[in-house]
This record gives sequence, structure tokens and C-alpha cells, in this order.
Amino acid sequence: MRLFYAVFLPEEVRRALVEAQEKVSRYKGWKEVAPHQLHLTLLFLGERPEGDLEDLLSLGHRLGRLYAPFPARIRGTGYFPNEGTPRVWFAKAEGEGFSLLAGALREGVAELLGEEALRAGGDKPFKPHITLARRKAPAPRVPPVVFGLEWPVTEFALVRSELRPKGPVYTILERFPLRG
Ligand code: 2AM
Repeated sequence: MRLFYAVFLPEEVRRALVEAQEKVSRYKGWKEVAPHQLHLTLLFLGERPEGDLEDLLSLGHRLGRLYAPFPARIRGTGYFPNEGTPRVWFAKAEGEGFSLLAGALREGVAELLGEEALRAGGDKPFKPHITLARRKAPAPRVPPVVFGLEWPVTEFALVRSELRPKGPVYTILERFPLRG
């Protein structure tokens, strides 16, 4: 199972991001992420054996009990990579809780499944973002979009990703409410 931990977005935030996605929709080279799939990845785990699920679920619940809801903001957009040809156009997210949770998940996963389980996500520093579109063919950059979005993050989730010809399909396996 291809797995990751992520935060999904409330309807009003999603609506604003979908509006921004219209900026790239006329360029064939950009493929937008479907509205219901918009998310912020906390930790990408890659392919894991089904036997790991129990540990990953209990880690989620344990951290949910430990961490409190926190405020998040989105103010602008950016590209990965920033220089040269971009692959991903994203909305930049801010909120201390994202890094705290991502760090705690890394630590927890390493403890339960070994450092090896962190390898899939690579060793790039954690940059909280919501991918809005992926570049599949030559397409221009779009001017930055400015947002004034703020919302409370009240839960995160363990998500399964299935790679299909039309693009990945994400299924929430379990939600972990933040009640710390
Ligand atoms: P992205 O949106 O920036 O591509 C599911 O693939 C989620 O995990 C996506 O949000 C993706 O981020 C993230 N992710 C992080 N590292 C990844 C990796 N090495 N391969 C695939 N997805 C990764």
C-alpha cells in the first residue's frame, strides 16, 4: 500500500484554491489536482506492507491525543523547483503545527518501523504546501496568486494513494482528531 499522512482542507479553503486553479486550466500542460483531493502532506511513506497499518494507525491516534488544533494560513503560491522548469505549482501553507506534527510523525515512524521507513519521502526539508497542479508538458508559469485564507486544523489523516492512468486516487483510511 502506498501511504501518506496528510491534512485535508475545509470547503471554503478548497473553494478559494479551486478558483486559483482556474489560472492554469487553460494551459494543457498543467494538470490540476481534483478539488476533493487537495491536501497537505505531512509525511510520505511510499509503499508499505499491510502489516504496518496497525502501527501507523495507532501512531496517528497517539499524536492526535497529544497535539491541539492549530491555526493555518495560506497567503501565496510557489513552484517546485523554483528555478528552471517547474514540476509542481503549490499554495504555500503556514502554521507551526504542520512542522510539529510532521516532525512527530517522522520520529514515531522511525521508532516503530525503523529509519528505513522514512526513505521514501526523501531527505528534503519539510515545506508545508498544497499541490494545486502538476506540469505534464511545456506550459507557462502563471503570476503569483495572493490569498488571505485562515482556518483551524482540527485533524489529520492516514491516506492511501493508488496510482491510476488518469492520476492518483487518494482514500482516507482513518482520521485523527487533534485533541491535545
Ligand atoms: P506533492 O503534492 O508535492 O507531489 C502523495 O503522493 C503525496 O505525497 C503528495 O502530496 C506528494 O507531494 C507527497 N510526496 C512527498 N514525497 C513524495 C515522493 N517522494 N513521492 C511521491 N509523493 C510524495
